[in-house]
Amino acid sequence: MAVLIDLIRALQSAEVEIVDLTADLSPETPLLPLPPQWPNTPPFQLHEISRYDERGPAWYWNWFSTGEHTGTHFDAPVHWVSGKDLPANSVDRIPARMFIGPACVLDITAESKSNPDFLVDVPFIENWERQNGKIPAGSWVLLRSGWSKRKGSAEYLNVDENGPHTPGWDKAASLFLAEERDVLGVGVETIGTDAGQAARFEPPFSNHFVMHGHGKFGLASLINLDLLPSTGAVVIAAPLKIVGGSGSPVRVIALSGPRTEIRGKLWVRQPLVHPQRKFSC
Ligand code: 23J
Ligand code: MN
Repeated sequence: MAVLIDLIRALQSAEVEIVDLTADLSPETPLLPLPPQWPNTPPFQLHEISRYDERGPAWYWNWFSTGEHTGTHFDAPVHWVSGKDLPANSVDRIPARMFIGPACVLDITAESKSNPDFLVDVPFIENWERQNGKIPAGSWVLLRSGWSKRKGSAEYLNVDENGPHTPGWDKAASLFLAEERDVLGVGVETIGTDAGQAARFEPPFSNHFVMHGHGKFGLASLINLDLLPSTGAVVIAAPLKIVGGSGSPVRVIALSGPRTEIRGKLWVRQPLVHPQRKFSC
């Protein structure tokens, strides 16, 4: 197929760049702090089976333990009560084609800096669409908040006596994206796809409730969203095929545009300056 031959050429020439949107997975990976009445997800842990030693002279391998929702991870519709009876709602049954989609990147870095409880509302999305075009059906909508730049769990989770303070979406925005735009799902830099204060929303954790109730997905703890153009990147996020699984740690990668600016009807992109790869012949 011509499009794949073109893609291979573009990948080889670095015209298409690969951006890793995945955070390190380690015992230091921050964990969701749910209100105290509910148990939390366990940390990531590596357990050594052998390391070129008496337990296995020529091989190194580990087993690991962690929660489905630890680190950069995928939320499936079955994760939430609103999605519990939907067809193909667990990670093993979602059709693989739904793991790939165009990315729309909404930038709330400035807003989140002055207000860590900032919520994207419908007018914010409509304003983004006036500048970037309509969010296409089947898109990942990624929320660039700058949160992944925060160092250490305390700064990242931002908990005080009233709970966590991190940005997110109001319920109407989640409904708009799910119903009016038919997105694949939303992705965020924060610990979960809901705002830090969302345990107090109606319904609680409204983004989870709305997205998963509509069969949509979530991506949490993304990094490097600042390296993506507002539109024009393609995101691949394929969770582990855990039978009946509600989610899984995932390696999320983006195919992103060239450094040169291309203006099309929908594919308006900003110049990309990528720190990891210098141009060479
Ligand atoms: C369970 C309860 C509330 C939330 C979450 C999980 C997540 O954020 C998650 O990782 O899906 S807010
Ligand atoms: Mn999750």
